[in-house]
Amino acid sequence: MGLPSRYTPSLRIALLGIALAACFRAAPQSADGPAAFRDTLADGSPGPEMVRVPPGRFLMGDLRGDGDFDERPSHPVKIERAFAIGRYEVTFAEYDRYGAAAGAPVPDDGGFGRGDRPVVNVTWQDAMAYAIWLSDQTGQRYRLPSEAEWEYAARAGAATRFWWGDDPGSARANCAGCGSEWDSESTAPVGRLGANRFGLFDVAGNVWEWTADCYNNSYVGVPDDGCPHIYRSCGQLVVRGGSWILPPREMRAANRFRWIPVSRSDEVGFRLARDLP
Ligand SMILES: [Ca+2]
Ligand SMILES: [Ca+2]
Repeated sequence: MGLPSRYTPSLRIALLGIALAACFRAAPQSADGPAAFRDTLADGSPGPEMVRVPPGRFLMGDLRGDGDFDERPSHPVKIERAFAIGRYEVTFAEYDRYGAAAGAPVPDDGGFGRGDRPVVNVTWQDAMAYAIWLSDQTGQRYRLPSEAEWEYAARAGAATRFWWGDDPGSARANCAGCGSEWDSESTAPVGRLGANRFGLFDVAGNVWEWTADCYNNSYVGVPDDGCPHIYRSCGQLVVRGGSWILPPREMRAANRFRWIPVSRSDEVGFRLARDLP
């Protein structure tokens, strides 16, 4: 059985181009803006809650010497422009609204339920298509975060293994052994565990989150300006943050994993970013 045409390699290249195009932004940017906001969709309903992340510098990668080989070398990254990122993982309620409006396929919920659970069983193309639809609905540029933006937002200034410190602690995340009521059983409704200093929930655990970057097993030669690392022979994309069925080590802010863009999993969802004027 052939894959639907929307999964062709040429479309993937086009979508990677869209992801990269978000980086060519020369216009000056206003220094201030609301700390959090929701755009309005075409039917007047509110979009997902977005949080403003300020520009800044951070060290990306394994900062504790105990990470995986693909987290090295740790390297300085300068995020030159403020951007917005979802306070929560995209939920089934949000994605199903898109599916109903745009006629997109309905992802299986893995038996976990829909509503405020994070959407799962979505391909990278599904995530990109949702971002494009939301951009069309709001007149703003929604997109997947680059891997650097994701780690910058997830760390929220922390150089520790997790945004809250070096120890897994208890009930900080939904993972196998993190001490939440959903550990190893299912996804958790978004926003039930603590938020980091930028106000983001579930960057550690619950579901892996698609990024805009092609996976490469080293940080040698990657962009240092917050742009995604994209190349033509890209076969796998980066997911971040670990999931409900993996041990605490996988929840580390530096942790990376690779996923085939056409594959679906009940461990993988996403969080959107948005350009700020
Ligand atoms: Ca997550
Ligand atoms: Ca890893």
